[in-house]
Amino acid sequence: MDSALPIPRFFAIILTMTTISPALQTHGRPLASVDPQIAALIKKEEERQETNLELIASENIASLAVRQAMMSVLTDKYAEGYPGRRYYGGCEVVDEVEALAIERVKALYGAEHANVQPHSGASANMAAYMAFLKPGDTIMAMNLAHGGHLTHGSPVNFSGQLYNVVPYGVREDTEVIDYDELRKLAHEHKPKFIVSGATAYPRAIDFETFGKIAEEVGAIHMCDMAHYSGLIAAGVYPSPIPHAHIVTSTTHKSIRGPRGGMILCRQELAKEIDKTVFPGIQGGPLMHIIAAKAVCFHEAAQLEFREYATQVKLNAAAFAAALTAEGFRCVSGGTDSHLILVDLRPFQVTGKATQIILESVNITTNRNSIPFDPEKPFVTSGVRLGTPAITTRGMGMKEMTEIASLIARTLKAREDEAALAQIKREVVELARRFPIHES
Ligand code: DSN
Repeated sequence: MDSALPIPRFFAIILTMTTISPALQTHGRPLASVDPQIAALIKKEEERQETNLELIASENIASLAVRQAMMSVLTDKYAEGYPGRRYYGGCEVVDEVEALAIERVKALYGAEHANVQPHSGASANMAAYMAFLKPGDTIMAMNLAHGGHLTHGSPVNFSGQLYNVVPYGVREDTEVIDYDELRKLAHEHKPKFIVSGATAYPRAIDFETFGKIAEEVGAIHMCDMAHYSGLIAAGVYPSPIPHAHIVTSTTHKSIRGPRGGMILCRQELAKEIDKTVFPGIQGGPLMHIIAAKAVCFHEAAQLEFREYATQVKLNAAAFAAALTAEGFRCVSGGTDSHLILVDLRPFQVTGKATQIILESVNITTNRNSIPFDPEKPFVTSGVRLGTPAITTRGMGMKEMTEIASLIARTLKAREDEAALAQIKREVVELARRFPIHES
């Protein structure tokens, strides 16, 4: 039968002469030969990472083992459903992969149930909400302007559009979560969900008090531990597991795995969570990413990871102290975690301008609102700094003092091009002393 699309004569002759499919012939070729443009851009990004100091608190550097799992043939497999209950054939291997990821993450955190399929932290949060809430239900979550997250009820996010959101925040004097206000609001509004967790809150969160308040008002306590997940796995930050019904997370921040999400929950909530992830909001799981999550959970269970997470915290504390000595004000006076929120007003510069000027000397950060910020969210008075990525490179407390000084010098010299060029040389030299990928 004639093909619907005419095959040019030349190709038809080639096809009859070869026994190997043309698709497979090109399949074996390396990226640089198939797509030199993308290959060159990846190389460029590698070089950017090597020569920049990555201080974005939510970023990290995945191991070679994690990256190898991500680039595996598992990317080819469709596996809707869960281990042992799939809608496609040929799932016997991926069943083992997903079962391993589940067992490892349950053991790592001491959780009763785990779902490792969410594609991201936002999908994990969406599934947790949709499993138990109807549109119009009330949730309480941390104000984005005080360190919350878009999916914690921001009006520009589905969470703020579907649910009635009662935000809680920090006290103006201490910049620490106001637990009295939280309790008062919870009793007044009787939310169905109380969400703990944050993206720009440097202090230890009292998950036990969150759990008690949720119990008092009959709410589900959901913790979004994304930022702190690596520290929690290593036992150097309080664990929400004993105090929360549901714990969501990303897998790529302080836990240092592949980009993705997960949900841990109590056994009695497992069925609703699983069916909301699939078929509720997602289709086929990303099996190559789930394999990489399994590798990450294995790595995070090792002694080396505990040492790493301990160093992340020590580095953050040393960094905060050095920044303070340089004249910056750290929100809440310091940190109990991997992140520091810096109030830039002593330097009379905005977060936006700081992010841009630091980027010009190869220091990567993100502007961030500080509590009660007089500036708009796109401008801000703050910058958020984190130590997970630079600690993975092997930097220690001595380098934290050096980086704090480089940041202060950059802001002081922001009109002086020659001084900025000199600082950039020093930043590159420091970064090169701690190579990411040995070449
Ligand atoms: N975008 C992440 C962060 O930077 O904290 C949160 O998802």
